[in-house]
Amino acid sequence: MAINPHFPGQAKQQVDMAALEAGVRNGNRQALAQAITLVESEHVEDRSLAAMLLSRFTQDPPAEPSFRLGITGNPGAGKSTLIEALGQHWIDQGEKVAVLAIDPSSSQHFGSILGDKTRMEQLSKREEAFIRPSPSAGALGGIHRHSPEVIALFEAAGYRRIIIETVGVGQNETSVQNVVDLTLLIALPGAGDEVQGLKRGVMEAADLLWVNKADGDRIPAAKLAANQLKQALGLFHREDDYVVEVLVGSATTKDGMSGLWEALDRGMRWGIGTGRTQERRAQQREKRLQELVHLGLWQWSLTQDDHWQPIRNKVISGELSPAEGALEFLRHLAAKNR
Ligand SMILES: Nc1nc2c(ncn2[C@@H]2O[C@H](COP(=O)(O)OP(=O)(O)O)[C@@H](O)[C@H]2O)c(=O)[nH]1
Ligand SMILES: [Mg+2]
Repeated sequence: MAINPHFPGQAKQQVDMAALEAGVRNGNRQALAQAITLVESEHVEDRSLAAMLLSRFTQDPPAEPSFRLGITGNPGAGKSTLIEALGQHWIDQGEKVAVLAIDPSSSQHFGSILGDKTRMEQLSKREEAFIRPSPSAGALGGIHRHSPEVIALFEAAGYRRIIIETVGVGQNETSVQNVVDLTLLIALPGAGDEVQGLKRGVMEAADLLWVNKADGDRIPAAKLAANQLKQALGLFHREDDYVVEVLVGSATTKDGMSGLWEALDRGMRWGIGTGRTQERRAQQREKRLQELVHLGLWQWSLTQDDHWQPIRNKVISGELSPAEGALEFLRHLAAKNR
């Protein structure tokens, strides 16, 4: 019996999978956009097609390794402004850059999505850049629920520098660390307030900190904030010997920015050189497998299994505890699969 709701799926004949695969591999923007829409779709038939497409790329991955960077920080910290500059810097170095930006302002109004894209106005005009804005609807923990699959498509299309901008929602944002090689946290010159305003989990997940908007009369406050952040970081224990740096500068005046690019480069090389990036990606894949199995089982229980509703009703009415209900349902699944 097939537990996975996505197999066997009824392939939609109108999608020419071979053409879509070839289009993505050739870096065709339309094909890439179509493939992203497919992996973001919640339709059962699309999920099976998406899995088929992704497996072709997994079996035959691009030769050159990529670098996946997550950028977190409160709304207004300057994430998009920084990506505008970083993206162009990388392109000038000869790289292709893909950005997955979660639009925080609205899930309904497409105007806001365009709004965020214009913040990366120069970058979006570059041939070597691909910017995918996603509405925050469906975003979990500050990132889109299909981010790992979208990243895989970016890589298949030849983008070797991948930036994920999170929605900036505090504690939940830590989950970006599950899809990237390195997380950059953007803070603001609010001195003590700023350190307190950043949740512990967000700080712990950061591999590099940048105190932004250090321009004009905010420079002393930015330096103070950087020192306080350094002190706060000293309280966390890291399992590896990586040193989390705190840098100060301005995305507007570009002060300090070359130092930031160098630190990113160091972080990238450290990850690859020590094997930490490969290790981290392996852990991320395992975690993603678990997530997708949970999700698949869950959707399947809700729609396919006759045993689910009666157990659910008993738990709601208090006749069974949630733990008993879960155990009973899992036993039923196990018996059914024997
Ligand atoms: N003064 C100053 N303003 C900045 C800087 N970086 C971004 N901003 C401004 O801060 C606002 C929010 O920036 P944005 O990049 O959209 O922040 P995000 O919400 O984190 O993506 C915009 O008006 C930017 O122009 C900076 O370094 N200095
Ligand atoms: Mg933004």
